[in-house]
Formats: sequence, structure tokens, C-alpha cells
Amino acid sequence: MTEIESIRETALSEIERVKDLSGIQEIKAKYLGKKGSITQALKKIKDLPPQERKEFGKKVNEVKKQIEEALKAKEEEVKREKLKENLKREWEDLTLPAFRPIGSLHPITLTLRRILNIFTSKGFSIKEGPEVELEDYNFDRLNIPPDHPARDMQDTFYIKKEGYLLRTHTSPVQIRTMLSEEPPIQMVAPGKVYRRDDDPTHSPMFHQVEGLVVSENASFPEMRYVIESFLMEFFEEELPVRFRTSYFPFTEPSAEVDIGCMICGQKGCRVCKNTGWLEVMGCGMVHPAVLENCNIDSDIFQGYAFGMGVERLAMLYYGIDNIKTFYENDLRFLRQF
Ligand code: 2NM
Repeated sequence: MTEIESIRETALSEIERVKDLSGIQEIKAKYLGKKGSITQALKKIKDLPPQERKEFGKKVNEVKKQIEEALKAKEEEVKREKLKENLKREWEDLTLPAFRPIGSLHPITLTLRRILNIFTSKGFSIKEGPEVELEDYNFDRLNIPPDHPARDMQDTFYIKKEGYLLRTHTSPVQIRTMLSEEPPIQMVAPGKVYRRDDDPTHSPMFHQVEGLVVSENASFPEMRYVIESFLMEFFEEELPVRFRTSYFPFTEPSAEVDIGCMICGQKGCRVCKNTGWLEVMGCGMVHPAVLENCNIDSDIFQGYAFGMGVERLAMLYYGIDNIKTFYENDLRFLRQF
């Protein structure tokens, strides 16, 4: 009995002092393993005189249980301490920026950036404006008459608030700039525009870049040079460019700009509808009435302006035949850029 009592005391003090899991394993083997002292003591029970067996057996089992519980408690304590230490060492600051950004840029973003880089390198500044616009800035001041078909409910998204709409082009940004700044002006306005249109080549929301130059000597030849050099830089090749007479209420004269079809080498194909030419933008000399609507003296200042659809240019540059692929976010499509 005294031997069991001293086993209890040494075991409990060893457990008290142990600091790691392997030490705990050693103590477990020393007392509770096959050759452990407690296991050996239990085996001795049958050699004792019968009247002592019950008391001794009770004692050994009590000590065994106590050692087991002390070991279990110690094991949990050691594991808890180890976890605490690991957490001190292995924490991650999830607010740090990623070493390398994941994902890729959308083809419309890439195309928009390329367009804007070309114009800023020519001295144009970038101006932005609201997508919910005044009807006045979107139509009236651009010399678009009250009965013009573009104003129809079928073509324009009007909103509940009287006198407001979703801009149908970025021209109101040019109007805002002319109203707030003195010429010379040399700007491009990129952004989303909205029209009631929905088929493989039209989307109710698409992106435009429009440009405006107002100065004392802005001219059609200067505009031609700016547009032709832009198109060569954008398509990265020397392309045939043609200016075809057209009509816009806000420019006079007006032109549509075509490039030689690079898909068929101007031999005629499905994309150019067998004409050998692709329409890529519109342009013209700003109508004197538009300048006057923005308090600019049209006897002193001349302006030229142009506008293009970003999706259309992206489709031609990358060879994409359906505008909807830009908005579906199909990863098989997006991963190609
Ligand atoms: C185009 C074509 C021709 C244009 C005109 C103006 C403004 F505000 F200065 F009068 N901004 N943009 C314009 C001219 C846009 O897009 C096809």
C-alpha cells in the first residue's frame, strides 16, 4: 500500500512537471503501459492473501484512474499551449495587398485603356460626367430638335424625374466642359451610354469615347490627321481610311469614318457586307449653334468632334462577332485576354 502511495506521488509530480507530448507518452508507458508499475501492481493482486485483495485492488484502480485523468488534463493543456504559440507565429495579415493580383482585365477595359492612351499622348485630357443626365445637355444644347427620332421613348431611356434621362452618348460631357471651361479645349469623354437597342451587334448599355477640340484654328484637316493617326495606332497597321459625308444635328459638315476591311483585305466578306469597308466612327465640325449654346463665340472659335463605340472597336480588333460575349462573364471567354 505504501509502495502504491509513493507511485501515486511520483507519477503526479512527474505529470505536473512534464512540458511536451512525448514526455506525456513516456509517463503513460512508465505507469500504464504493459510493463508499467500500475499494470504490474494489478497483476500482483492475485498473489495476495484473499482478505487483502479487495482493499489493494480498490487502491490500485483509484491511483490508476487518477494518473489517467491527470495525464489527459495535462495533454489538453500542452495542446492548448502549443496552439497558442503557433497562432502567435503563424498569423496572416489578410489586409495586406496580394503580392500578384489575381484575374485579368476585361477586353472592354483593355480596349478603353488603349484608346485613351493614344489620345492622352496626343495632348487630350480625359473628362467624365454622370450617366443620369439632363435632357437639356443630352439633346437640346446639341442642336437635336424636339421632334428628332433619337428622342423617342423607343430609343431613349427616360427616368421618372422630369427633364432627366440615361445619356444616349457622352456628348453631354463635352457640353459640360464647354460650359465650365474656356477654349482652347482638347478632351476625350469615355463612359457608359444607354439606348433601347438589343441584338447581336447592339446592347442597351455600351461604351463610347467621344472627343472634342475647340480652338481658334481647329480645322477639318487637323481632325482628319488626328482620326487617321488614331486608327493606325489603334489597329497597329497602315489601314486605308475614308471619310464619307454624313449628317448629325450637332456637326456641319459631318462625316462617317470607314477603314478598309482587314478581315478580307477589302475583297468583300460577311463582316463588311461585301463593301470592303468597315464603319468605325463619326465626326464633324461642331455646329456654330452648339458652340453658342455653350456661350462660346463661334466667330472666334472653331470646334471639331468625333465619337466611337468601344465594343465595336474591340470586336474588330479581337475578331469577336457577338457583342453579348462582353457581358456574359463566361470565364472561357474572359481568360483569353
Ligand atoms: C459623334 C459624331 C460627331 C460630337 C459632337 C459633340 C459636341 F458636343 F461637341 F457637339 N460631341 N461629340 C460628335 C460629333 C459625336 O459621334 C458619333
